[in-house]
Formats: sequence, C-alpha cells, structure tokens
Amino acid sequence: MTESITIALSKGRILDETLPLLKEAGIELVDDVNKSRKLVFPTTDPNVRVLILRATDVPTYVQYGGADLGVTGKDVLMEHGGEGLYEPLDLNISRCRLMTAGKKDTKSPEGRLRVATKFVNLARQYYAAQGRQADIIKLYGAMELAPILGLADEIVDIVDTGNTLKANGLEARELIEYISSRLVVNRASMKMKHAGINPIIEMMSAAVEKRRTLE
Ligand code: PRT
Ligand code: MG
Repeated sequence: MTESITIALSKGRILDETLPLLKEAGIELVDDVNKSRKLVFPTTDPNVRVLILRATDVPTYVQYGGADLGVTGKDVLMEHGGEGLYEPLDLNISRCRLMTAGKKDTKSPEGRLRVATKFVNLARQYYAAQGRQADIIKLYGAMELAPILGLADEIVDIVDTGNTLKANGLEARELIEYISSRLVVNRASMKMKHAGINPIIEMMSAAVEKRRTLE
C-alpha cells in the first residue's frame, strides 16, 4: 500500500526556488500556482499533494501533522522553536542573513535596549545570550521604520543585499545567523510513512548536491 503524502510549501520568494527542486524529485504541480486561488494542489505523483501556505504557518502545519513534509526558512523555524520536527535537509535556497541593525553611524546604546522585530522569540534569545537587557516590540512589517521614528534602538531582520537598510538610513550591526530554506518532516510521519518520505528526501538531497557542484 502506498500512503499519501502532503507537502507544505511557503508562498512568496521561497516557492519559486522550491518548485524546481521538487520537480527534480519527480513531483510537479499540475496547475500553475500563480494563476490559481487553490490552497491544495494535486501533483504528477498521485500519492503526493502540495499545500501553499504563509511561510510562518509551515512549521505549525508540519508539527501537528497537517502536512508530512514542509519547506520554510531557517529564520521561521528558529522563531517557531522546531518542536515535533525533523530538519533533514538544507535546501541551500533563499539564502540571506538574520542581523541586528540600527541607525547609520550610531552605536548600540549601553544598558537596556528597545528592539523592534517580527522574530520576538529569536530576538529575546539572542539578546539574553549576549547578556543584554532588551525590551522586544513585535511588528509585522516595515521594521526599518522603527529606529528612524524612535520606536526602537535596533531591529532584528533579514538582510540580503543590504539595500533596504541603506535606503532607510540604517546599517547592519551584528550577524545572528546565516539563513537558508530547510526541508522539515513531521516526527510521526518520518516513522509511519518512511517508505514514501525517504525517497523524496533522497531525491531532493541529490538535486541540492547537483546545484552545489555547479555553483
Ligand atoms: O510577507 P512576509 O512577512 O511573509 O515576508 P516577505 O514578503 O519579506 O518574504 P517572503 O514571504 O516572500 O519570504 C520570506 C522568507 O524568505 C524568509 O523567511 C527568509 O527565509 C527568506 N528570505 C531570503 C528573505 C529575503 N531573502 C529577504 N531579502 N526574506 C525577506 N527578505 C526581505 C527582508 O525582510 C527585507 O525587507 O528583503 C529585505 C532585505 O533585502 P535586501 O536585499 O534589501 O537586504
Ligand atoms: Mg511576503
């Protein structure tokens, strides 16, 4: 008996880089995701379906078994905490850095800091590990505004080229973590659906390796 497998993908920039990797693992979406309002997609493998979710919901779906496998950024995984998940594969896509940033040519103040971010858990852990007192302010977007408007001394955010920081009069301070997207697997599924899941992990891993050698 072949069991059906559900894969949760993050919409947005990660999706564009995930679909070619899945294709190399023999899994192709039947519809064009960008032209469809569907949330559940059949694939060329009759035993595999794909969910397209907000990146931040992917670890939650996989944790509770709503999906067996998922693809999401390491930043999102760290913020979630990773309970109930295996992380067998670094897909080496959507690479960026998680950093602290503040106003250009301004030092991080001594003593208690105010930090604006959407990564509240991650930020709390980071400043605690540095032995710094920090009040964390949760924002859902446009973090770059916070230091300029005096809402916060620093932000914790994703940096790629640094252009967004620069355009807003900010500069990066400390590197917290190098980020890339990861394949995650529900712990129970890993045991129960081993026969279906293992070949997917292996084929995706081969696709990632092939790209590494071409880099
Ligand atoms: O809308 P939402 O809050 O979900 O996020 P989003 O629209 O910023 O990004 P989305 O959903 O398409 O993808 C988010 C995931 O992609 C993250 O969790 C990371 O793992 C990964 N990723 C890779 C990035 C970037 N690169 C990136 N550059 N996510 C966000 N950015 C944003 C960043 O937030 C900042 O606004 O791009 C800006 C910085 O880019 P530079 O090049 O100007 O430095
Ligand atoms: Mg987005």
